Amino acid sequence: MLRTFRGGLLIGLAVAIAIAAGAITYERYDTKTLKRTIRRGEVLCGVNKGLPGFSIPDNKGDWTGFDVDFCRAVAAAIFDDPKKAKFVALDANERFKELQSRKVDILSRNTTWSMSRESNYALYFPAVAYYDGQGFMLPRSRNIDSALDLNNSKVCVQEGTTTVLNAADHFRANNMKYTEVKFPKLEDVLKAYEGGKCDTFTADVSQLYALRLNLIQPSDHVILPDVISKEPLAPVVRQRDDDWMMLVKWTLYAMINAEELGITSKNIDEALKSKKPDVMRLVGTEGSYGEDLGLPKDWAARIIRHVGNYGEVYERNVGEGSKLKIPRGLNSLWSNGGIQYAPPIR
Ligand SMILES: N[C@@H](CCC(=O)N[C@@H](CS)C(=O)NCC(=O)O)C(=O)O
Repeated sequence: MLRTFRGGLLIGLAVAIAIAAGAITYERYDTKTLKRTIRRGEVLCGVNKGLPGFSIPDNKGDWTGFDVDFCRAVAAAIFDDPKKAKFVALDANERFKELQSRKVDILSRNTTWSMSRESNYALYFPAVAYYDGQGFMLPRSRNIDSALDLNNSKVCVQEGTTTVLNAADHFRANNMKYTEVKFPKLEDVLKAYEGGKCDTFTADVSQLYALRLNLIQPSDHVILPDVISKEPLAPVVRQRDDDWMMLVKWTLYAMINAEELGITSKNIDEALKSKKPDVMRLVGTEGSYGEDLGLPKDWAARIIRHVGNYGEVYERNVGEGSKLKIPRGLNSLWSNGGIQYAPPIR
């Protein structure tokens, strides 16, 4: 015990002398994930293997989507290069284990933040990227326009998701009967729905918009306006790696703050010349916010230049600039009627 203590003192003394002599740079944090990521030269991102608007590869293996862009933003902050994000497709069922076993550095995959997921898997959801909720899709020909008119339905749902329990709660709370038609693989759930084996398909509303695009005749299917749950979709990281968690959290907040300040991928060069204090702190011409994260000063400017602000990412992937055309709704900025609100960079 005493020997360890003395040993520790000696190492501490040697480090202090080395710092004073300028021989090594003082590192404020022990950034294991960040260090490994830098050593490897890329960020490993766990994503959905094919959800239009969120993460989907084309036939050349180039990925696009909201969740994909978030990972690219992390890569841009670290490497000044959004291409340094590598995507690993993960099923709903395997996503948490694969993150825990370090197969990926970050999960950016339509995943709902819930208490048990943080506590049971020792994970952490740094901030909400997309406020979603669970809904129902059904054939237009059924002429149903309320989730309260689904008594005695056969409900298609994917196992291993928050969706299963929400559906059970909804039917029980409203005194309705239903039969679950569930499979671990999404393909099988969709096949069952398309094959008429279910009366309705339930999932997060954003996913219903995305999956409807893949049906043979999308316009034959309606998404009911009712939302039966809160699904705050968020990136996920491992617990006890606070500096990595901070980096992921502030990447998202930098994107939201950029939108609020009107800074976009188009006007970032002008923003770098701005004398407005809020803008200067965000783009790194004032303060040492980047250094405090273990990154260069211009970390946020890199994100905005290469990927864009939150609104740009939303619109091009899932909003008006996309096929999904999901209204901004809850994901509008707080100053615009929504609940997207980032703490300030100061
Ligand atoms: N947000 C919900 C649902 C997310 C989810 O995994 N949804 C399914 C249904 S669309 C999915 O992405 N499946 C694709 C797959 O497992 O590859 C959750 O975190 O549990």
